[in-house]
Amino acid sequence: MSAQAITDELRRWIVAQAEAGCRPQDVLDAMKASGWQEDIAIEAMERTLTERLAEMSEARADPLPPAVPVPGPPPGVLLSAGGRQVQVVAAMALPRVVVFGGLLGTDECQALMEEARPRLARSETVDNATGGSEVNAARTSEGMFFERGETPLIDRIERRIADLLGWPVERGEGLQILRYRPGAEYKPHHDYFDPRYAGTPKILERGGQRVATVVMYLNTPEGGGSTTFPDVGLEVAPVQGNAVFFSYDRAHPATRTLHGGAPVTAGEKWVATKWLREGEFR
Ligand code: PD2
Ligand code: ZN
Repeated sequence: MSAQAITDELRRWIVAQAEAGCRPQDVLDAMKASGWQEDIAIEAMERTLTERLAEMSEARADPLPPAVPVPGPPPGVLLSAGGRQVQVVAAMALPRVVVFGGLLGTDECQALMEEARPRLARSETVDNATGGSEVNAARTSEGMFFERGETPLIDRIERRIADLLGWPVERGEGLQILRYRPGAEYKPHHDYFDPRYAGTPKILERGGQRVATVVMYLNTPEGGGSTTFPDVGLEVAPVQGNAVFFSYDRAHPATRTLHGGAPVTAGEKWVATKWLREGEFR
């Protein structure tokens, strides 16, 4: 990619400057000062702000879907879940994000990686048109799924999450394990299924929408690999045994739950992801 490409990150920065009330000339000057050619900077600004205006008028025409109940931990910073002490390291309201410390033990992390390793394959993402899955360049990790309750360890972790978040085990998808090698990343996305896509109704037949995600860190990468929330500039460090939880009460970007896995710069990153549905996932 050329150094002057109009990336998603640049678009978000331009929109943030405009929404903060910066004058267009000052935004252009800042871009020029960081090495942008003037004509490309002007084009990037025009294109980004035109698209943003179109999005905003679309949003006015398309009211928010109703909010639904979502999982979440009880109040407090020292919690007990499935007999284990779990800390709330950080929490915020919008997006609803909670970082847990010590959700998994080191031995549990090791065992999950060992059980998953022989079954890893290049990760797939949902094909929006059909509701099936496809290999996608935005997700350069390898992964696998465990069946719900597949082993005593998986069962114990699933019960712990259900207890922590007040959400029945039956409303969870099978646990997904991902391994990222150096350079691998997961570009920003929403975990809910976009209601505008043709393939979504078929996906929703199995348990309805996703309403929350728990990403558990199975190791501490040597470099990179944070989980990022670009709408709010939040970055969660991957630390073995910790987890980041976020919920979304409607399948809409207003939840601000756009999130991604930043590129791993050294070593490997391993995570286990639990997605929670509105209803029973069978
Ligand atoms: O590995 C991560 O940090 C990550 C980032 C975004 C995982 C997921 N999404 C996911 O599994 O949905
Ligand atoms: Zn995700």
